[in-house]
Amino acid sequence: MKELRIIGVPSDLGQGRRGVDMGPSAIRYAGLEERLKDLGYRVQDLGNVEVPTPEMHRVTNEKLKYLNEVRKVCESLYEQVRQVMEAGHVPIILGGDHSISIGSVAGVAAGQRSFGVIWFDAHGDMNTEETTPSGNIHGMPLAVNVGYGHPDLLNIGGFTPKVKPENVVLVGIRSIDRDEAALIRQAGIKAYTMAEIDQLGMAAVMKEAIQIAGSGTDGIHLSLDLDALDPMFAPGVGTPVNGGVTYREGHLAMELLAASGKVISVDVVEVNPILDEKNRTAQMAVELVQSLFGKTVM
Ligand code: 4U7
Ligand code: MN
Ligand code: MN
Ligand code: MN
Repeated sequence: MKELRIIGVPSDLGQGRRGVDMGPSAIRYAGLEERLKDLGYRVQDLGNVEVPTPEMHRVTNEKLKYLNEVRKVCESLYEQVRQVMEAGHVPIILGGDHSISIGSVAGVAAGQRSFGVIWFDAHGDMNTEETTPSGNIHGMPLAVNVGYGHPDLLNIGGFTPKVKPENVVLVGIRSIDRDEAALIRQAGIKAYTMAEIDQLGMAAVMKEAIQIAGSGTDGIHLSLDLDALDPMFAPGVGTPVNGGVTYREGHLAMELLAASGKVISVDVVEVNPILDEKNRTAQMAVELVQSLFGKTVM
């Protein structure tokens, strides 16, 4: 059985509201390490990557807020994830806002010839400096990972792209900016909207997603943005969007990924305890990770 390694990244540099930097604490408090040990895994928590405080820095580029600070965090995370992968372990990266996935995916890519990415999200995260309505880098990480964006972000790890767009799948989207949609199409990334999940069912969507990300590759990286879930089940996120994935749909998706045996690494991002109700969203995150690592009824 693979060993698991927890890495916290308490960053809120990639978006506009404070609080998501407390995500790693909230997820740890919800019992992540213990729940994974219950499943029989050896788990080690490697602590947090060092993250600058936004109040100590000024925004200099309104289209790429905190670019330099985000780059530094992602470089540190890249190094940590690369080492965990090299040791043959499975990294579980706790955000923090979704900009950190620039570092985590780079780290996975460093040691992995070919892999796919399933990006579970209400949003596309496919903006660039040219298309962003907010300047927030958490709306850009998927674009960077497939090779579009600022050179400082593309160059983390010294190579780009990190993953081939034909092995990338978006699941759960329902809030896409107009120019962002054009880039998703141009890049050739398969995207399953909520309407498609409604029509086909989550099981069929995940079957196809696992096919796209997993066939002909050596594994799947799951980037789990908690805002993919409906705000009813995950209220503690910075950019909630109604009409999301239900409790059972979320678990079914994780259970099917577990059954595929292809998951090599995972991000759990965008949990904001300040906006949460009694740590429910962090608890939801822990439950989903349990399903992802094989928890079943009996
Ligand atoms: B998340 C947004 F404009 N598209 O770019 C943007 F709607 O990591 C939101 O998925 C991005 O939570 C959300 O700022 C990023 C906006
Ligand atoms: Mn070891
Ligand atoms: Mn996201
Ligand atoms: Mn999102």
